[in-house]
Amino acid sequence: MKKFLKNLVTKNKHLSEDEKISKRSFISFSVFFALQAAGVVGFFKLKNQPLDGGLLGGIQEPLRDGLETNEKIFGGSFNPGKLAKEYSKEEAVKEARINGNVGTGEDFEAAEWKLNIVKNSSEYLEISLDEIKKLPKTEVIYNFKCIEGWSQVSYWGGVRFADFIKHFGLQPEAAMKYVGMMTPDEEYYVGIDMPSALHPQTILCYEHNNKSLTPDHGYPLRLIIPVKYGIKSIKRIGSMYFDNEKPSDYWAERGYDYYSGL
Ligand SMILES: Nc1nc2c(c(=O)[nH]1)N[C@H]1C(S)=C(S)[C@@H](COP(=O)(O)O)O[C@H]1N2
Ligand SMILES: [Mo]
Repeated sequence: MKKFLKNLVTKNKHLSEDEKISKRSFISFSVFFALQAAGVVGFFKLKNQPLDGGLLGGIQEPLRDGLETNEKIFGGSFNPGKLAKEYSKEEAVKEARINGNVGTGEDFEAAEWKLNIVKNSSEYLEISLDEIKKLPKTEVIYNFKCIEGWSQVSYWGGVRFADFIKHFGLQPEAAMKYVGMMTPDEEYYVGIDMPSALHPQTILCYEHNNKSLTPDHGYPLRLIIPVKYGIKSIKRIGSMYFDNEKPSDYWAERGYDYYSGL
């Protein structure tokens, strides 16, 4: 390429001014079209790349590689000691907006609900809402952010995930890299890296504005995880399991960043 440009410059020496101009224009246009063509070829190359197997078609592998690079940079730099900004009760909205109803349909017997914990393939725990409510309550008032572009200061109460783990003797499970949570019908599911789950502001939440959650906000129990976008705050948790591999995640399968940290 360098040699090619040098030849053009030396060749220009014996040309008239007009000839030089038209030659330069020619070069400019050639470069312009070459770049255009490269763009078009690049686009089709990307378009024809295999998809990564997400449920709704997923995303092209080079784009997924980009997301994974993001994860390496931002996933790794997560500081578990850093707190999300907290607000006063007066600053919180009177009624949080309702967003997303995957896995929170009518076909649900709230009275029969218990949180199912998979300790390992042969051991399970079933925990009632009353047992969870007996644990110390932690309140968090923070700016809840949705990836759709809205945010609102909202007020939630529940048990700190880390307290819950300790109380139910789940420390061996929490030594794994991820926790997965699913709605009872398994329609909505999230995977959370353990440092974020054990973050002091992450709660298994049963109250909004000091009142029991409504079904739309995830009664009986939901996750509130202020260090992440709203997609990770799963409503109506049915079961929980632990893994060193990334648990399935509804929105990661649809192209969003797995960590979705703030
Ligand atoms: N089960 C379930 N949980 C969910 C969703 C969903 O569709 N189903 N949507 C998520 C999204 S995108 C957001 S922004 C928040 C909204 O919580 P809210 O309706 O209590 O405001 O819930 C999250 N948790
Ligand atoms: Mo969201």
